[in-house]
Parts: sequence; C-alpha cells; structure tokens
Amino acid sequence: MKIFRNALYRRHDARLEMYRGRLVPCHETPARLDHVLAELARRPVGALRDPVPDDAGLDAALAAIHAPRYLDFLAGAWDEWVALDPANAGTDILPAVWPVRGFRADVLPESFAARIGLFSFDAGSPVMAGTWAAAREGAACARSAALAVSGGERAAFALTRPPGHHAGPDFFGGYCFLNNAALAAQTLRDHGAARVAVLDVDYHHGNGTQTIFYGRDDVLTVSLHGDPRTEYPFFLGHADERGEGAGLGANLNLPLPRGTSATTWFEALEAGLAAVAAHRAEALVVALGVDTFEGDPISGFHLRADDYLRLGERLARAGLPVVLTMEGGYAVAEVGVNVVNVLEGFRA
Ligand code: SP5
Ligand code: ZN
Repeated sequence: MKIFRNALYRRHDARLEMYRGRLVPCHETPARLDHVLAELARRPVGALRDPVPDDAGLDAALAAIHAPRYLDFLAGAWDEWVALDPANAGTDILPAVWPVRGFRADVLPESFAARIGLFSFDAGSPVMAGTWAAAREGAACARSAALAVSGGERAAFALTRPPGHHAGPDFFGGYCFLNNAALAAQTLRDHGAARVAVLDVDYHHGNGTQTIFYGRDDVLTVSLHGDPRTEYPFFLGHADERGEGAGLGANLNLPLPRGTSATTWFEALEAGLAAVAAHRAEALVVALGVDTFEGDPISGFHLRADDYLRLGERLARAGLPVVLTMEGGYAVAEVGVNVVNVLEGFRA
C-alpha cells in the first residue's frame, strides 16, 4: 500500500465552529492525523511518501471538479479577510449569511461576507491562514494516490486532512474544502479507467461527491451514512436520490438510522459493493471516515476497532484497484488504530 501523506496537515488548525448557537472547539483537529501517524510508526503497513510535485497537473484536475470562481475565492480568502482589517488575522473566517431558495447565485457579490456565504453551506467549517495550503496539498496526495493506482499499484491511501467529501463543485462545509475522493475518481477516469466507483463509508452522507457526479454515468457514487432526516448534512442523502440525466441510476444512497449496529452496517456495505460490481467499475475510491466508530462524539453507529479490520478485508475482496482518502473520525485517540486497521485488513 502506497501512502501519500499531507506534510502540511497542521497548517489548517482552526479554533471554533458554530454549534447550537455557541462557538465550540473544532472537532476536526491536527491531532487526528498525529494519531494515525503514530499508529503507522507502530504498524508500518506502507512507506510514507510525499505527493508528486505537479502544480499545473493539480490545477487542471481541480478545475475538472470545482468551479474556477470557487477555487479563486478559496485560494485568496485569507488574504482578503486580513486586508479588510488587520485585526481579522486573530480570528478565523466563518460565514453568517447564505443564499437560500430564490436568491441569486449568478451575480458574484463584492462583499466578502456575501461571497463566503455563497461558497459554503454551514458555519462549522472555519477558514484560517493555512486552510488553502493544507487542503491543496491534500488534494495533491489524492491525485498522486490515483496516479499510482492508474500506474498499476493495487492500492494507495491519501493520508490527509482537512477531509473532502462534503465539498461540492462550488461550496465548502462539513470541515471539507477540496473534494479529495472526487479528485481521485476524476484522476482515475483521466488515466484509463472507463468506469469508476466512489464508495463513501464516512458516517455522514458524501453530499459533495454526490453533487459533483450527479449527472454523470461514468462515476458511480455510493454512500452509507446516518439518515439525513436526523443526521448532518440533513439536506441530501436520501434513498430516492438516484442521479439525473445521463447519471440516472449512478448514485446510490444507503441511509441507516442512528444507533445502527455493525451487523446491519456490514449488510449495507454488501449492497454498496454489489452496486459497484454491477456498474462494472474498473477502479474504486473509498472515502474512508471512521466516525462510524461506537465512541465517536458526533455520530451514532456502533462499529468497533475489529470491525475496521473486517472492512479492510472486505474491500480487498472486491478485487479492484483502490484509492482510499481520509475523511472523518472524531474519537481522536482511536482514529489511528481504526484507520490503520482498515489498511492492515486490506493487506492481509
Ligand atoms: C468529514 C466529516 O465527518 N464532517 C462532519 C461534519 C459535521 N459537522 C457538524 C457537527 C456537529 C457537531 N456536534 C457537536 C456535538 C458535541 N457533543
Ligand atoms: Zn463524517
């Protein structure tokens, strides 16, 4: 297993997210990856490597899944924020106003407050000085992992944060800014795979990835997640979302109630993998969140550490070349064991 790690992961280290009317400490912290790296030092399932430096290639790949005006905004957001008022440098950026139904998104507002709202969907995903650098390097890891697999590697892992699967064509949210799983899928398509599948096993629906590929039949998107009737991101992830136009039938949502056991979860995984096989996917991207863990502070499934070994074994049995991207998981001290269990199970 080739592991491409984001050496800039500490640069995104935001302070507070909005939750129930209060600003609370961010759940998505650098310590999450510290624990994965520490566990990898104990159980070296693959050597750590840096992504291939290729700015032009990365920019082209990002432009294939994200809107130019979104990428431009995000790349310059921090500098713009500080230019508004030097005192802003001491505070992270959070949106507070959004264009809902009936508002216009075609006119790009001049106001920074309006643009940060236009390009986001929650107030839980602060942008700070290092957000762009960390997210971009993570995208480079996802692309390098996909290039390695396109070149014949059986599997590669993009070990990165911030995560990506909630980020859509032109919006951030859910702690995600650039969609690493979508970037990996697009890269696999661009380098020879006729059909690709993304299997999202994070606790939360992969709304960004679904939206990016919703009208396409070359990339199947499958997500197993907490039912959006009660679980974040609430406004997408229902079972009747099947894709549209050419993409009709190329999206599968498997929502499960809060409290779902490992037994039921693994049954849903079988349904997801059956869809991947029926799509005749030539390569698989796994959006790997471990917030399905029983001890996760913001989630509600009941997987245990051993279940992640089983997950890795089952993914390997699918028999496809695989790119894994690191998504959620907030039981910080257990994130390392759970993630490395998936990698070890895959290898076994
Ligand atoms: C990648 C990913 O897993 N994103 C998840 C984003 C969830 N954001 C909303 C979190 C709500 C926080 N709840 C705090 C509960 C404190 N006990
Ligand atoms: Zn999640």
